[in-house]
Amino acid sequence: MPGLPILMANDPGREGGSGVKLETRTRTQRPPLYKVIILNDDYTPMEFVVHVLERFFGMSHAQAFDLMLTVHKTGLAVVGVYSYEIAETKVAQVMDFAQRHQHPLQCTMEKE
Ligand code: TYC
Repeated sequence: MPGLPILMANDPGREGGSGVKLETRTRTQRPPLYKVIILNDDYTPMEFVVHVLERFFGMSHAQAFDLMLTVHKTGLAVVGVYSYEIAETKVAQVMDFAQRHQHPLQCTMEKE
């Protein structure tokens, strides 16, 4: 037994149907992420950097010590990846804390 004709709302063969796609696809945009980077220098004490990593980045002493050594040996390291506002806050906290202790430690952020 033949089935009923299938008529779609936007079928060009149907009266009123233009054949032009009417639906638009909604793409959910992921917010951009930012790497927080800590830089080596010749003057900031190693223990101070370890303390900064524990205090502002929630690292254990062992994690903080390892990352500090990586920065010391290679020049820089990514400490974490965050939304713009969180990264900005971390950078400001580190820079302010270093300045208050008169250490030249530098911290910056970069879009991932
Ligand atoms: N290079 C420093 C020193 O020898 C230690 C240091 C490590 C400084 C990491 C900054 O981000 C840094 N005292």
